[in-house]
This record gives sequence, C-alpha cells and structure tokens, in this order.
Amino acid sequence: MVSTQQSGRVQGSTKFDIVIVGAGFAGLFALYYFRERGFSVKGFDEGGDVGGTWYWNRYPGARVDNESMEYSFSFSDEVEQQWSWTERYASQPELLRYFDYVANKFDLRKDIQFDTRVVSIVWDEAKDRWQIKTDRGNTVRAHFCVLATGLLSSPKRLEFRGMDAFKGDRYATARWPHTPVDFSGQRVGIIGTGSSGVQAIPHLAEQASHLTVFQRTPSYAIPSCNRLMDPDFQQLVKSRYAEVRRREALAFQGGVIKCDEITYGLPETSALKVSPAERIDEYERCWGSANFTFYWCYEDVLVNRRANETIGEFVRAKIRDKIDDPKVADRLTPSDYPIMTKRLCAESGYFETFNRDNVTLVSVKESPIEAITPKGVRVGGLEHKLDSLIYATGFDAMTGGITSIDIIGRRGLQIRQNWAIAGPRTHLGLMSAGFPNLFFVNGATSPSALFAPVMLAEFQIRWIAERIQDLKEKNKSSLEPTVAAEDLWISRCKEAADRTLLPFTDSWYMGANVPGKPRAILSYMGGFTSYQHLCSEAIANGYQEYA
Ligand code: NA7
Repeated sequence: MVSTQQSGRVQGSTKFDIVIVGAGFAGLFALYYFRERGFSVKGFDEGGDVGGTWYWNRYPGARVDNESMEYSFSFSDEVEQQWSWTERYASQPELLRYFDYVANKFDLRKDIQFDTRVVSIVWDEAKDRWQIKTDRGNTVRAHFCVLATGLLSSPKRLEFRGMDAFKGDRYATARWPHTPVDFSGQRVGIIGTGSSGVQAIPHLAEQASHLTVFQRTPSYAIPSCNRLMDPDFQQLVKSRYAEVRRREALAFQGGVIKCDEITYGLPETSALKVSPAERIDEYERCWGSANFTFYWCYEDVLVNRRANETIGEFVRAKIRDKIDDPKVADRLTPSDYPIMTKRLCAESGYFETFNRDNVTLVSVKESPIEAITPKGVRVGGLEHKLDSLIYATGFDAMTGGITSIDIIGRRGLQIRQNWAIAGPRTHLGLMSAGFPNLFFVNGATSPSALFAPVMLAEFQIRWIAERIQDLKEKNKSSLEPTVAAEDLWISRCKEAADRTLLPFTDSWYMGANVPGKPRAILSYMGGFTSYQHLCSEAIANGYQEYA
C-alpha cells in the first residue's frame, strides 16, 4: 500500500535555497541530492503524493513501456539491490509502490507540500531571489528554482463543441479516479489511440457492454511482450548494475536490456545493406522482444526513408494479420507517416480487440468529431450513444508543465510569451536567458523524450548542483545563459532533428499535437553522449556561454 504520510506544509521558514516543482522521478532525486549537499529545499506537487505522471495516469492497463530495471533510479546501490520488480514492464501500481519505497527510505515527503499547484514564479531583481506562489496561498522565496514538472504531465486542452453538454460520466486517462471504475453493462466511448488508448482499450472492451473507439491517426504498435520478471535475470542485472547503467548512457534511447539479455554495442549497419531475408530475421527478433528495439536495429532507420519503410512495411503486415475484417484492418493500419516518427506504442491484445463483437472503430480522420452531445459523440451526422466517455487525447508535451505556470524573469519577460512564437528557447534544455537560477529537468530541447528520462534527470540534477556550488564558491549570486548561447542551442537541436525523419510527421515530438503550438523539435536528437559533452563544454571555458 502507498503510505499516506503527512507531507511537509510550509510552516516556519518561507525562505529556501532551492524550490523544486514536481515529485516524480526528477523531483524526488533533486530533493534527495540537494538536501544531501546541505541546501535547504522545499518541494511542491499538485498531486496528493509522490509519483508524478504515475500518480495521475491510473487508467486500466497503465504501465511503463521501458524495461523496469532500466526505468529506475541508479543513484543508490541500496535501492538498486533491495528493490525487486515483479514484471518486465512495471504496472502503474507497482511504480507507485516503488516511489513510496524510495520516498520512505530517504524520508523525502517531509519536505514536499502535496495537493499544491505552483501558480507563479517571479524573479525579484532587487533581491536576486525567486518568489513562488501556490494555489494554496503560500508565498515562498528561493535562490534557485528547479522545474521537475515532467515531460508528459500537462493534459492537452480540448475544444470539442458541446463538451460540457455530455450527460454521462467523463474520464481522462491522464486524470483517472483513484478508485476503480466499473464499466460493466455500459456503452463506453474513448477518443484517442496513442499509447494510453492502446493500453486501455483491451481492458475497457472486456468490461463494457459496447466500446466505441474514435481514432484519428492509427498507431504503429508492437507487442509489449510483458511478462513476470525472471528472478535469475533480475539477479544478473543486479550483479552488473554499474556496467549496465554505463552502457545505457551510451545507447540510443538509454536501453540495453532486450528481452532478458543485456546487449552491447550500437548498430553500425544500414538496413539497406543487408539482404531482405537477414532484415526480416532481425525484424522478427525485434517484434518478439519489444522494448522499442526497432529504433536501434539498424543505424539509419530514423534518418533514411527507405530504411525506415522496410520496418514500416514489416509492422503493417503484422498488424493486418491480427485483424479479421479487412476494412477494419485498413483503418487500423498506419499509412501516411514513417514508423517511429510518432512514438511507437506497446500493445497487449490491442489489435485483436477490434475482432470482438462489442467493439466499433470510428475513424475521425476524414470526418472529425462534430460535437459532443448530451448523449454521446456525433461524427458524420451520426450520434454514437454513450454512458461514459474517456479522453485519451494526450499532453501538451515537454513545455506544458512549464508554460502552465506564470514564470516572469528579468524585465517582466514571461516564459509563456517568450516560447509562444518559435517554440521553447533554452540552452541545453536546462536554462533560459532572462530567467536566472531557474533550471529545467527533462525539459524541452533536452534529450529526454528520445532518451531515458530517469537517467537524464540524474545527470541534469548533478550538473545543476555543480553550478549552484560553483556560484557559492565564486561568491556570485546568479547564473543565466546568454541569448547567443540559446540561439546556438536551438539551431543545434533543429539541425539534429533535420537529419532525421521526425520533422515530417505531426507528433508531440514536434509540438504538432496541440493546435496553435509552434512547430519545433522538442527534444535534442544528437544523442546523450554528445549532450553530456556539450554540458561540460558549456562551462569549461570560464562560463563563456553565460551572462
Ligand atoms: P498521444 O500519444 O498524444 O495520443 C493522443 C491520441 O489522441 C492520438 O491518437 C490523437 O490523435 C488523439 N487525439 C488528440 N486530439 C484529438 C482530437 N481533437 N480528435 C481526435 N483525436 C484526437 O497521448 P497518449 O497519452 O496516448 O501518450 C502520450 C505518451 O505517453 C506516449 O507517447 C508515451 O510516451 C507515454 P492524433 O494522433 O493526434 O491524430
């Protein structure tokens, strides 16, 4: 059971060295690490407990789609050795148990105020301090502010006509109730077939009397191949954890565990330089091992359309094989974007669900949702009557957690406005010009969405701690990147993305899932090794990239 320990309300002191927003992986490690270094630290989180995105995403079937043994903290040998995962891909409840264990072990909750949304963060020029206000009426001051607000934390705002008119029950996968929802005997509708929809739909179909799935873009989804953890393999990884973590840091997407095997080396071969038979063998292996191994089976699958298409073709055929009705198969098979340019989904029985008599697939691509009505959803003049409607419509990814706070830096500069025209402006995804002593973890234009968020968070938080320590030693009060350094970083991110196929697709990687959001790559795609090097270089020459 997740403990319900009292959280640390802001009593007494309202002045801190560091305020941390968010109590997911990044926020918890930040709290632990800064506190260990003697800083006074205060955390806030909108959720009622630790867990970040896993606190909120409690929908049926929610589980991580990275190997549990990699999607975990590496900062503590004890945690690595003492904690044992029960499944290859941890379910949301197991992830919450892990958070609870870590929070208890290091007594982290005492410095976090839960159920509290940070509403504004304003730089006080005269005092060189941030003033942080919350929706619970707290005002605190901090020398430094760390936004560990998560990359997929801010649900996308929707603008369907008549949304409030629906008389049935409404749910959002990203804000799921804490008590189980029983859909037995109900007509249920779900909008969205990204990772969340793909995970939830098979479970919903088993319960509902009828499930209607409203799909705009079909997803490329590969079998999750989840299963109970093999204790011998878990022991093997534990005995070599340091080495595994070192390898993860070198690997594309930060993963080296493939289906009960620790793999080494990066691909150096083009998909186009091997025979079709060899390629198919490799793709069969990837299909049977999941963990997104397709991303790193050949060196050019994300950069060369023809190479990419060899996987696309293979996966489309596999999808078609699973679906009985050819017309339904047509609609469920992606056709108009390169595979992996939207994040691959991991599925368990998703496609087969559409062979059930109680499931209807409604394509809303050509004929978008006209309105949400009091009784259901209207598409192409036809009303689909529903008792419950679920939104699995995604997130204002990478930037939403930051721009939903009123952040005002020097001379009244506002982050929300500053990023509204050409996309996020950061240096290394870590800081922004005009916002001194404000740090982002797993932020926009960092490698996070295409790397391993937990490993990146640990790296970035150590980097931030070094900067704060440096300032103290140099008796300086503030640090911020120059506009020129920011410009250079943004052009580097664009160049790295332009070498890939990602910019060709409308995805949350490109900010293209949110109407009105500037189209810009939201992740650095140059690799973690290069990123680490650039982070060191930025400060090596006497902080030349900083004002
Ligand atoms: P995603 O992957 O952004 O999926 C959202 C889904 O909702 C996707 O199928 C969208 O279709 C659909 N959507 C969004 N807005 C609409 C409207 N207006 N009409 C119809 N359909 C709509 O979010 P998830 O929560 O599933 O997954 C997010 C990440 O979490 C995932 O990538 C993993 O990293 C974990 P679209 O594709 O935009 O046509």
